[in-house]
Amino acid sequence: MKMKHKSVRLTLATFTAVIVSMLMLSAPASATSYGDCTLGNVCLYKDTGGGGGIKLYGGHEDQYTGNFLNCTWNPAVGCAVDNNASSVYNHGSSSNVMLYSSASYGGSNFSATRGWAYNLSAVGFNDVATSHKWY
Ligand SMILES: [Ca+2]
Repeated sequence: MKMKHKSVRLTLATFTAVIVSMLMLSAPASATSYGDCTLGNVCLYKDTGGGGGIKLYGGHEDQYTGNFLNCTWNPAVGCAVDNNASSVYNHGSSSNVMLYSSASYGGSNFSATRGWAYNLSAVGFNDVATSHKWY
């Protein structure tokens, strides 16, 4: 009777271990957040709400190149920063940031106030940012 009780405990422990490992596997391996944007940077994110991948910029950028860091791959949109940002967090120390839809600060623009985060889809600027300037 005692042996049987012990084997049930082991089974439960094994079951719990399996569930825990399943939860760890299902968690996004490359989740990003607004918290990843260190002070002094403006951060662009591939998805809304600070998700999907991050790119930090401490200075002006006249043409986005390269890929988001910790990017969650999506074959439809890839991981390139240019024309792909869906949220922004201005964690600068003293300035606002103007995002532009074209290279070298051209096209339409959107101002990200210092200390604020925005879903760019909510302000008509989704997947179009190509350059930015602090001001
Ligand atoms: Ca996007």
